[in-house]
Amino acid sequence: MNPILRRRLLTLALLNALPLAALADDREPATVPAAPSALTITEVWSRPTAPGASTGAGFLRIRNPGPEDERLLGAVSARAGRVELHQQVQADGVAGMRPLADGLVIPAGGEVRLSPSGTHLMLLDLQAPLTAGERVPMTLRFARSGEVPVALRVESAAPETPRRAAKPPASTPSPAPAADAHAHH
Ligand SMILES: [Cu+2]
Repeated sequence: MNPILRRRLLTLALLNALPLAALADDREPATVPAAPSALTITEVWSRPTAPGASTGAGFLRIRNPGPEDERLLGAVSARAGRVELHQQVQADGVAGMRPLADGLVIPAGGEVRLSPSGTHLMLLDLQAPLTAGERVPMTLRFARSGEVPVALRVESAAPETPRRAAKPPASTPSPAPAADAHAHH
C-alpha cells in the first residue's frame, strides 16, 4: 500500500476510535458501583440516667444492604467524654461487659442490633444526665461508610419492636443485667 494512503487510513482509524474511547470512559464509572450502599440505622435510643450518674448506654439497629461487610468501629458524642463499644459477657454466671476491641461487624446483607441485653454503646463521663424525651447527638464511625451522625432518643422503654409483644408490660420492668453492670463504671 502507498505509505501516504496508509498513514491517512491510520489517521482516520484513530479519529474514529477517539469518540468510542471517550464514550467508553464516560460510561465506565456508571457500571462500577461508586460508593458502598447506605446503611439503614433505626431504633436509635438510650435510657434516662439518674442525676450524678456518669455513664449511659446507647442502642440501635444497623442494616447493611450492601455486598460488603461493614464494621462499626466506634462513636463520639458531645454529651460524653468518650463512647465505647461494649459486649455483654457472662463469666461464672455474672453478667459483665468488655470493650469490643476490633469493632462490630455488620455482615453484607445482614443486620446487627445493639440492645440492653447485648452489645451496646457505652457513654462514659456524661456531662449531664440523659433525660427522657431528649435527643442525644452521636457520630458513629464505620470502616467503609465513614462517619454517620445519629441521634439517640432517650426513652424509658425500648422503641416498639415485634419482640415486645412477648415481653412483660413496661410497668413491671424485668431486672436488666446491663443496667447493673453499667453502674460499676
Ligand atoms: Cu457497657
